[in-house]
Parts: sequence; C-alpha cells; structure tokens
Amino acid sequence: MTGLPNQDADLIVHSINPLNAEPPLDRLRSRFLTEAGDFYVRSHGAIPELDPDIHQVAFTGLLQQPLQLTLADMKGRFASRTVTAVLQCAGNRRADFQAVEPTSGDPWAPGAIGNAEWTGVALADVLRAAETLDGADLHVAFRAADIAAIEGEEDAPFGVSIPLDKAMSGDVLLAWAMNGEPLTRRHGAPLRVVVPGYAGVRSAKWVAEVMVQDKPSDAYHQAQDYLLFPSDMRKDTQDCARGTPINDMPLNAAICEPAAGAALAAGETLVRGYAIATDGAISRVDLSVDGGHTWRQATLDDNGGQRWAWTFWHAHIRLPVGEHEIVVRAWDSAGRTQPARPSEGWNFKGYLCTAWHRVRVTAA
Ligand SMILES: Nc1nc2c(c(=O)[nH]1)N[C@H]1C(S)=C(S)[C@@H](COP(=O)(O)O)O[C@H]1N2
Ligand SMILES: [Mo]
Repeated sequence: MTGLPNQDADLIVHSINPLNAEPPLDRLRSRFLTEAGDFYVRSHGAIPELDPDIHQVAFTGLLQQPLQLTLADMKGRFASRTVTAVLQCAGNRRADFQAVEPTSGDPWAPGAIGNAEWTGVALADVLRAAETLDGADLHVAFRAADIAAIEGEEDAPFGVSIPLDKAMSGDVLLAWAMNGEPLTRRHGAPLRVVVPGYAGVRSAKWVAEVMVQDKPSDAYHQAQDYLLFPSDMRKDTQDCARGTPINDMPLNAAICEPAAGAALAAGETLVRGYAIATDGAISRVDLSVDGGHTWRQATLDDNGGQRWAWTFWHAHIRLPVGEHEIVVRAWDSAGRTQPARPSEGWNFKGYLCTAWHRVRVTAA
C-alpha cells in the first residue's frame, strides 16, 4: 500500500484535498479505543471550520415542534449518552478488490475503521422533543456543512439518511466528543452523527440539518453513491435501481501484525488483529498458514460485551524458515463466516470487501 507523503497526522494519506487517510495497522491494533490521531479520515470535500458557540442544527420536516439548537442548547436540554462504537468505511479493505480488478475509489487497506467512545445526545431524545411523527416508512436525512465535489455534477452539501426506526433506537447519537475529548475538526466538530453498526457514510460529520421525511435523502451520497451493485455492473452501465444502499456492515476481520511483507525470525510469532460483527458477538476467529486447509483458533480479547465495539484477537503461531501466507477469518454468533476470495464479492465501486484477509511474510 502506498500513499502520498505524510502531511500532518502521521497517517497513510490517500488524498490531501479532500483528506482521506488511514493509520498503519500496528498503531490501529495498539489500543482498543482508537485515538483521534490514529483514526482514519474520510472526507468528500474541504473540512469546514464551524464556530461551536454559533453553529446551530435545524430539526425540520415531519415534526410538530421544529427545533433549532446550538450545542449548548443540546447539552442543557437532553441527557448525555456515551456509546462505544466502531465506525468503518464501506470502502475498508478495497485494495484487496483492486488486486482482482480495478474499482473506483481509494485503495484502502484494512485501516478505514476505528473504535471510539462517542458522547452526545441520543437523536431519539431530540426527535421526541420535536414531536416527530412515527411511521415505518419514514427516514431521517442529514445535511452537512461541507460541500462535496461530485463527479460530473455540481458541488453539493454532503447528505445521507437513515430509517426513522434506526434513528429512534437510542444508540444513534449527535456526538460532540470522541474518547472524552471534544471532536476534532476532521472528525466532524462541533457535532456529528454516529450511527453504530452502519457504514461510516451514514454518520454525517458537521451536521447542520436533520430532516424527518417520507423518503430517503435524494442527496448524491445517499441516492447514487454507497450502493452495493451486482458484480456484472460497471460504471458505464450503472443503474442505481439495481444497487442496494449499504447500511449494516458485514462480518469482517483483519490481521494487523505482522505487517504484509514483514521479514520475521523463524519460530514463534505473535499475530494480532481485529474482528467486527454487525450486531453482536464474534464467536470465533480462525487462522491458517496453509491456505485455509487447516485452521487454529485465535484468542479473543474481552471487549466488555459492548454491542457495537470491535473484538481484538491474538495468537502465537510457529513459522518455519520460508515464505508464508497467514490467513484470518471470523465467525459470528449466527454461524456466519467470510468468503475465501475477494473475487466473490467484487463490485465496481469496491464496497464491503470481507474476504479472508491474507498477509504474506518471510521467516528466516
Ligand atoms: N459531512 C460529512 N460527513 C461524512 C463524510 C463527509 O465527507 N462529509 N464522510 C462519511 C464517510 S464515507 C465516512 S466513512 C465517515 C468517516 O468519518 P471519520 O472521517 O471521522 O473517520 O464519515 C462520513 N460522514
Ligand atoms: Mo466511507
């Protein structure tokens, strides 16, 4: 994986403007709660600078009591709530798809993911105060303060939506803090949405308007991007009606150490990584050094049983002198596991790469 020279955060930078960058995997694996400086950044436009004392969020649409709230208003009116949750880009691990056939988008390694403790107010509490209508077919759309560059179209504010029932679940936050620190600008200050379990794209940063409506957002990022297309579709045949909006993230796992290409001493090696299941527990993580013919189990680190957090795992394996490929796959509590090869899930936008993660190393 290559990147542009590190500019500031000591991350692997895929593009500077907009800023897209991910941490080296050993740093990602070093702490259960990912520090802001080690947290991937995915942005579609320039990072806005909003004054936290002045910035307001408008709550509009199908509400009896539309609201306009500053950060201080929110803190004063609603109970604060903290949720530990993974945020993961739908393009995480896209580089593995691109080794099969090119796709659009940046070549993310397995670092477009992070796990943080988010503090804010429950979106449900604010929507209840605004007296939202309830209805199975309603949606909550977010308009953000950044202006995204959109290929072949005019620049437009970043916009996405989630179903109202997800918004009312209590775990969806309007968050102002990450790991107990105020949000940094690049991660959405002064206020961002955090939608646990969903693809990162739904967690709008720099949120400016929250709209309850009877259909999903028609903004580009909801209506035309972040759709999972069938494998036979290409850019020139793109038909959004045949794409599925990416919400819940699938089961996945990655090896963070040793690094790809590492030269190791033969003998015992510590292998460490993360695993993530959509909604509930990782039940098992398997490692193979013979291409998936035989497997042994990694040890799962305790994640406190937190529903939206990731699971760290580790194993000591013995590597004789020679070249090796270490392979990982995870299992969830429903007995699901991951596909062996990225060719099985390839799509031209390169979303949701969940193939067994493989790392080649040499031992001498
Ligand atoms: N306003 C706004 N929100 C956004 C984005 C953006 O470009 N603008 N990118 C989205 C995507 S695709 C992801 S994966 C996450 C990344 O959040 P992070 O940069 O804090 O890691 O933010 C989401 N929210
Ligand atoms: Mo993303």
